[in-house]
This record gives sequence, structure tokens and C-alpha cells, in this order.
Amino acid sequence: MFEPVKTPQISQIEVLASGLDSPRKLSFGPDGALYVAEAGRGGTGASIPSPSIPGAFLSYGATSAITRIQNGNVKRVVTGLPSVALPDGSDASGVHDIEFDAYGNAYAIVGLASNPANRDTLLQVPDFSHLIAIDNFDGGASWTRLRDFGVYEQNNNPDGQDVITNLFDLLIEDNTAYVVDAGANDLLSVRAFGGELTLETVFPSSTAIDPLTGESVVIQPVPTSVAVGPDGALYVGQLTGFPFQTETAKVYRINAEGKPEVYADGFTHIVDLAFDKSGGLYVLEYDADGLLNGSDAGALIYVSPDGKTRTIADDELTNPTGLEIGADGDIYISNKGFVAGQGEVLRLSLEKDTTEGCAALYDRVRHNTTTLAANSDRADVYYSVVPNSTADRLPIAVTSGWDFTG
Ligand SMILES: [Ca+2]
Ligand SMILES: [Ca+2]
Ligand SMILES: [Ca+2]
Repeated sequence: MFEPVKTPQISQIEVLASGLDSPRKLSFGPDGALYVAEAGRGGTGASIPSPSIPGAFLSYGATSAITRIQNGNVKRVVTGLPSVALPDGSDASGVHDIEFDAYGNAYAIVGLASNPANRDTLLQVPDFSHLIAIDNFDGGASWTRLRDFGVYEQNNNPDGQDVITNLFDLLIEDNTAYVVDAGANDLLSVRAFGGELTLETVFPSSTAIDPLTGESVVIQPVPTSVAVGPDGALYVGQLTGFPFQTETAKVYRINAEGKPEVYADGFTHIVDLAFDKSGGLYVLEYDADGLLNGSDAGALIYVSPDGKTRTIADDELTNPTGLEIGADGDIYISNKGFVAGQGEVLRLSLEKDTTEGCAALYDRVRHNTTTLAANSDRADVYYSVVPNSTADRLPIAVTSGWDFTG
């Protein structure tokens, strides 16, 4: 008899790193260390207009970084990456995410939150709005620009609205890099990191009445996060733009036709997503009572595979900006992600009796088996489920030694 999937319970919260400059998304490397992107604190260089504060400017400095957390040691292992921020170091754009491919190579995305023309004419720092390869982690500034997503927005403007780009989440799956552009309101991909950009989907805007003017305004969707679901589809969460209504942010599932369908609804300012091994979805909210309302508390909400939602952390989080699940199911969160010098990485440990139920385990075996044996008889294929394995990595290891087709 199958047991229901249990809702995770937090047993402990630890601060693994503090004093960070606007920490954003995080990823585990092939070495088991946790890597976090710091957007930096800007600097005293050239300026571009703030997209959110009229009359304010964001100024450039080479203060964005990638920081490694390993066995209690916290170290900036890539420095000198580009950053723009307000004079106090807040509202930064810089490196927003780092991910590793199946071979252990590291890639990152650099945001901007501006018209890409401002990058070229005002900042004159070409690395913004790029997918980059990290060349080494020796503490220096060593990376290679791979693809320019800013020029893609400039040339194509897929949402037909403002020309603006702010790369915010990176996902590497099956040798393809998927990039969420929170400014352009779209999801793009590049195969093997060298080819042409592909537009995966554009997210729909909606309308609301501006509380200040009484006029109808377009609400920007502002996608911020992408994750692969247990069904192999991509799921995308949205922040939603002005007037920053509460409980209107959606998690979209990108269907077989490349169209976003609503998977879960009623969230406030989603900033990141992650699935656990039982197919449950963690949704991280940047500001749970709305950006225009008093508290800066975030929230972590768990959506069970059966669709039930439950808040599992809230006031413990302050403007969180990144979410990652460890191999043991523990939850890692970038916290205080909006300010320079105060950012943290938290570990939320789970009660260890929340093992996945039989039904979820069965579904996972069936999914991976189908993936492996697409051109064979799946009834003949058996292998054990490896904790934290992904369907895109297994065939490389398995097919090198075994022949499923013969
Ligand atoms: Ca646009
Ligand atoms: Ca990511
Ligand atoms: Ca608030």
C-alpha cells in the first residue's frame, strides 16, 4: 500500500555564509561545494538610469563575484565580475546565477536590468547580458563570453514591449543552457553553448488598475526562475511587475507546444523554484506581503505532487533570492539578497523522517526507465535509483558499458 508523500518539516536553520554582496542563485559543483553568485555592490564607474527608481542611477564597479562554501570555508573564487548598483550598493545587477554541466564545466549569467544599448554606449562593459564560461576558480577574474542575450533582445524584442534585458536564472539540461530573462519576459536557450539562441517562450502580461492614477496598466510577468519537473518539462516562476499585486504570481509549466500553462497559482513575487526527489515543488517568495507593503519577509512554500500547498518557512527569510536542494534533501537559500554586505546563505535542515513515499519512488523509477529505453523494450530494463541522479546524466554512464539495444 502506498504512503502519501509527507510535507517537509524544517528542523534547524543555520547561517553558512554572511557578509555577502547581494547573493542570488546557487548551485552545487561537481566537488560537492556550494557556489553562490554575488551580484556585487556596483562602484564609482559609469552610470545607467535605475529601472525602478525615477531619477536614480546605477553605477558600475567590478564587484560581482562567485563564492564557494565548502566544509565551513567561505571564499570568493571568482572576482572582478561586472556589477551595477545604487550608490549604497543595493539594487545590484551582476552575476545572477552559476550552473555546472554534466562534465563539471561552470557557466554563469550576468544581468543588467536596462536597455542593452545602455550597456554599449554608457557602461561600455560588454560582459553584461552574457552567458559566460568560468575558466577557473583561483580567486581571479577569468571568464569567457559565450553568447550575447542583450543583442538578441535588441534585435528581436520578443514581448513587443520595452527593449530591456536582465538575465536572472540559468539551467543546464541535456547540454543546453536555458536562460530566463526577467527584463525581456522570455525563456531562451542555446544548445551546446555556442549555437544560435532559440526563443523557447514569451510569458503573458496582464492588466491592472494603477492605484495612483486609476488608469489601466500592463503588468509585466517578470519570469525569474526555471526548473525541470519530474515529467521532464520546464517550470517557470514569476515575480510580477508593477503594481506588485499579492497572490497573483504563477508557476508555469511549458507544454509540448512551447506554451506556458498555469501549474500552480496564488503566489507573491516568486524568485526561485526547485523540485525535490519526490516531485514536490519548493516555491521561494521574495516578499510575501508584497513589495509595496511593510515587511521584507519572504516565504518558502511547498507544493506537494497532489497540488496541496503549505508554507514551511516565512519570517525566518528576508528578501531571499536563491534556492537549491542538497543531495540529502536539505534546503539552501540566499537570504538578504537585495543589499550589499548583509547577504547570507542559509541551510534549512529537514526532519529526516520525511522519506519519500512508495508512490513517488515508483513514479521516478518509471520516468527514468522510459528515458533510458526509448528505443527498446522498457519492461526489460532495470537499474537502481541513484539518489540525486538526473535523467540526462545516467545514459552517458550506463550506455558506455552496457548495450540496451541489442
Ligand atoms: Ca522586450
Ligand atoms: Ca539556476
Ligand atoms: Ca513587503
